[in-house]
Amino acid sequence: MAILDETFMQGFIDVCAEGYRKGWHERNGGNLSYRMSEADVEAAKPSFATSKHEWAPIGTEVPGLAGEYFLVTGSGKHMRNVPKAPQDNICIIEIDNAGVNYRICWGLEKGGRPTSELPTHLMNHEIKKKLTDGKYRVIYHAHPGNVIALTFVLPLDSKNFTHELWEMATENPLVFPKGLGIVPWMVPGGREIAVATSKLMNDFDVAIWAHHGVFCSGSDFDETFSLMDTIEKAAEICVKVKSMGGKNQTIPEKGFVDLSRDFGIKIKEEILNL
Ligand code: 2HA
Ligand code: ZN
Repeated sequence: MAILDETFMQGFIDVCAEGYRKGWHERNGGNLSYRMSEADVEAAKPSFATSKHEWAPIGTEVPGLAGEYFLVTGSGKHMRNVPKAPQDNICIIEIDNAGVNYRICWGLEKGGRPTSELPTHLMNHEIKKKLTDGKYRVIYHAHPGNVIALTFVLPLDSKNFTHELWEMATENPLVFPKGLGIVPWMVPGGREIAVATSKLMNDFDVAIWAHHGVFCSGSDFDETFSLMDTIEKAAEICVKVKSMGGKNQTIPEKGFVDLSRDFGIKIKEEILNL
């Protein structure tokens, strides 16, 4: 089968296309990475470039990802163009045995390098791989407008931000039961913001970057995309409610406890005001 027809490739391209359609990826905004399974790597290998690219520094250390392969978006590339020409806008990279360098094995055929947020993606992957016994494979960064708008208005702490968005639709606490981590404004693209974000990934599946965007993690493309989608929908409702003058009523605090019990999903209790 051609590499572009592989299920993992189709799933990756679909997230890029749908995220763009949602309006989350203006210009080169946002990026996506997927930790390939052994079967994915075997299927992709016949398409790998015959002359190996040079090893290049990741910009941080991820020893827990030594020898892994990732499909990632390209730095400066536009999500809008991924479905039209995947081979020019995304790439497969291999991580070296020390977890400090990467090399391109496939893609970016007209030149380029992996996403500018590679340190954050890989540090998040390293934490999640360990915490979930290898189950989580996807890290997704987007610029959804309503979440970004709320980072100018809501207090930038995890408890208040999460509580506000849990209230915005009954099933939200079941979709992000661990809540939302918040990274204060920082310069993107380097190790410092990667360290701050990956620290939060020990506790959360989502990190909000104040005045910038969102990082979501998950087991597969559907889970991770839908997590972003649900959070942005909650933020949209919140913006509407605030624009209409604010809440006149809301879900009772004990309602969250009942919800958690009836659906059998443990939600982070410290978010509640019991
Ligand atoms: O340009 O979104 O955070 C890609 C980004 C950087
Ligand atoms: Zn960004």
